[in-house]
Amino acid sequence: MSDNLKQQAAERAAEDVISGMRLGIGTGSTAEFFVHALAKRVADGLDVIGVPTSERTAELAASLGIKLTTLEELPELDLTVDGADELDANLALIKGGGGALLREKIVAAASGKMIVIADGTKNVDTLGQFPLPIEVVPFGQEATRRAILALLREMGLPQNLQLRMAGEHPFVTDGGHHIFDAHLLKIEDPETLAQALVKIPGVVEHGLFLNLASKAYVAGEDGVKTITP
Ligand code: ABF
Repeated sequence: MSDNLKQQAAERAAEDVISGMRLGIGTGSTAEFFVHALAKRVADGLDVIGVPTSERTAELAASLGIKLTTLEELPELDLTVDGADELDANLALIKGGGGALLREKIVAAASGKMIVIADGTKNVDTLGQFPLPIEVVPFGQEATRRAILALLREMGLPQNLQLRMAGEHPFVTDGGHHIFDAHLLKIEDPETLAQALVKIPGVVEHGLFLNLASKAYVAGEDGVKTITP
C-alpha cells in the first residue's frame, strides 16, 4: 500500500520536470520510484541531466538510460527531487535514514528548488519520532559522541545516541563517515539544534533539512496533497 503511495507522489513530481532541467536525484525507495517515472519520460524524449545523491541512485538511473553527471561538472541545479523520513507543515525535514544525508544536503543546497516526495506516514506535527542521523568523522568519534550528548543534555533532549551498524561493523557512508542516530522523540526547536550540531568538531552533517524544500507531494488515501512552506 505504502509503495503505491510513494509511487503516486514520485509520479506527480516527475510531471514537474521539463526539458533542459539540471536535476538532483534523491535516494531511497520513494526516490527510486521517481527515477523510474523520470526514465519513462526520458524514453519519450524529455531531455534532462541528473546529479545522483548516492552510488545506489547513480547505478539505477544509469541503468534506465538517464544522463548523469557530477556536481563538480554541474555545480548549479534547477531542481532536486528526494524523499524524506519525516516532514512537518513548514517543510522542515528529517532525512538520512538511508545514510546518504551528506550528499543529499549538498545537492539540495545547490538546487534552485527542492521537491520532497513521501507517503502520508512521513507527515508529522513535530519532528523527532524518527531518529535524527548525525554523520561524524570516525577519527575521535567517542569525543564527538560525548560533545553531542552534552549538547542534547543542555537542550533538555533525550541523550540516546546509537552508532549505526551494518552487521558487526559501523555503517560507513558514501563519504567514509559513521552515523549516530539520535532518538529525540520531539524536536521542538530544530533551528537551534541544527546550528549547534554543526559547530561540534567531528560532526560532518545532520539530517535536519531546514529551509531547503520548496514543495512536497504527499500521497495519502485521498490522493496527492501539495504542501508548501
Ligand atoms: C532518502 O531516503 C533519505 O534522506 C531518507 O532517509 C530516505 C527515505 O527513504 P524511503 O523513501 O525509502 O522511505 O530520501
